[in-house]
Amino acid sequence: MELPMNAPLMAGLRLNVPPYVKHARLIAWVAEMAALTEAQEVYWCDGSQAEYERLCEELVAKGSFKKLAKRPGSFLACTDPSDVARVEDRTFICSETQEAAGPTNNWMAPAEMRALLQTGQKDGTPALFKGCMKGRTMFVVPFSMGPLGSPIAHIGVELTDSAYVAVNMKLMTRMGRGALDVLGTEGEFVPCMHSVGAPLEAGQQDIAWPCNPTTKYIVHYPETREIWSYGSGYGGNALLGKKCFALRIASTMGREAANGPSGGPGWLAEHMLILGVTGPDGRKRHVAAAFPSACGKTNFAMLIPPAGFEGWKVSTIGDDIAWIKPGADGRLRAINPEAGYFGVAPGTNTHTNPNCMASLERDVIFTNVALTDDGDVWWEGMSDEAPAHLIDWQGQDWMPHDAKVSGRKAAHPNARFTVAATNNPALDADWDSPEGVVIDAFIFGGRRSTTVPLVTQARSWTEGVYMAATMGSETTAAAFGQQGVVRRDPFAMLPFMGYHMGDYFGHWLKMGERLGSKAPAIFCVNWFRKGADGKFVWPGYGDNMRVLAWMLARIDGQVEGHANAFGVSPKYDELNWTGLPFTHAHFETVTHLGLDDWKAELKLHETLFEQIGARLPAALPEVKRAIEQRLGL
Ligand code: SAT
Ligand code: MN
Repeated sequence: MELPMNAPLMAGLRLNVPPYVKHARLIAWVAEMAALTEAQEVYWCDGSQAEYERLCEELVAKGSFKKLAKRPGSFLACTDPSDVARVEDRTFICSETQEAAGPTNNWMAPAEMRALLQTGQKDGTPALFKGCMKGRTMFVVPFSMGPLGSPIAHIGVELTDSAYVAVNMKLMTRMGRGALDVLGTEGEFVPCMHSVGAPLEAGQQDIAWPCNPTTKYIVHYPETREIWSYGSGYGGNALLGKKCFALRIASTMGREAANGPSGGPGWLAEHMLILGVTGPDGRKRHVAAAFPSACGKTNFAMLIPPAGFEGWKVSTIGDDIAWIKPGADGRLRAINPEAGYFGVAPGTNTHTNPNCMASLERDVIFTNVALTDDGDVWWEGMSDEAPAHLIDWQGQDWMPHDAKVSGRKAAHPNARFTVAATNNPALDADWDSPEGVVIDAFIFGGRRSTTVPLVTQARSWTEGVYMAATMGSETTAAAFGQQGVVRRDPFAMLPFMGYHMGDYFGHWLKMGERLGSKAPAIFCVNWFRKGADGKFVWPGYGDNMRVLAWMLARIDGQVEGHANAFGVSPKYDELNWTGLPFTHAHFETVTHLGLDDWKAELKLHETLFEQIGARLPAALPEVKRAIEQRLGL
């Protein structure tokens, strides 16, 4: 094949392909994208520390980063107010048919979307990506989701005009030459095209956070496994290895593998943390837990057991995403496809998550937190008292008085830190293991101030799939839009599904059939129930160890719990209460099943099932009928 290689491409543009890049298809794609976007320059990231430091310094020089005097190797970025969270209403699954994307996804026909993004529209409106990188460098960011060379891992290449994205990808993934080595000359990769959508005309001054305040598209073509993201530089919108690849595209890959000629079981791409938990007897188990965004996955994954749990230890494999596949022994094995954490800063402190605070001492990129006068960061909940003066995330002076008068926050509620997993003192020894860890239990948890009990075990895989499928959660600042509204968030995957939700439930049910007696136990939790005073009743954080230990005791057959309409929940005396004044009355508040609450809840399950329609597996309404019968409805 004729390759443009380092020949002048257009108006002096060179592709600058490093000699170690031998993948013809990759080079041809980079050339095509450079031509489309009219990037001023192409730069191939090698993933080295020197490169990371150089790009960070360049971001400082441009005013995009502030170097933090108090935290070695750390920086603060503050975004445009239009660009602070995932944009779910701008996220599209462009499968060939709308039916394939299902009723829970935004859909547009691929041809229509390609006209809008790539080729230009019939009426002459130019494509959004046409010339969108004028005046900017296009970074070629090769990355591996999963340990390099792992049989569960996959490679992606992101082309981006954001240096912020390039340095975040260095912390969040195995980025650079290592990924290209795995790719070799013909390896498969997921092309991830990203632009902030803010071309610079000749002589135009850049701004600290370029983005497109009015036009954003986060687009997935599941059949061709492509990602196209335009207009945002923030988090899951822009770090395309994360939600776009590791969840939306990977979920379709995992299910296709189950339908393919191999007749294999396929695999699961889930919005789950993975933790290891070792008991005083030295036995270690692994748990994968799904919670919606900003519901405490990072805190749970880094949990420090409280007094009364001497000899127990929790270690982190991952805090956001799990790729899970049956191993040769028929048991499920999970890897964390990521290599870093993009966690919520507000609320994180030395009580709620000491391991996280220790992880954040150095080599961190903070986004949208507040800046202290002595060059440190602060966010709501970091300390009881705020510093006397701060610069808030929008660059304004902020004093504690402002919070009292107007409620103005110093840090954005979805402010984040990006940090390499290797900074975490609780990092599991197997976190980078190519074959992954064996999963003993799944946990599903929403944020519910009412109705859903502290913990319930499913009596069967099918009942567990029902719990996960019907999960509801109050919305958080992690996504643009109204907050605190209960919505159904099946498997905590509502914003991250790459195909029809009904088929996804079916994939889980089939996986359970294949696993048989080797299937992990399934639990449903709710840390967020509130009392009559509107305050959380359950202390959460480290005290979640009490619930985790009960789950392991259930798996070991050491506690019997008591059966209720929904599943099996603990008796008061089955939890270790050492050091926690939590009365029977408190326990009742977080565990009781209110008949009226459940009548209303089951109606919401029904509405979800109606929305999913004909592709809903019949087993799920059967579970619902059984719950209704047990409740005497
Ligand atoms: O912005 S992210 O999508 O990475 C965070 C989240 O919503 O989980
Ligand atoms: Mn997440």
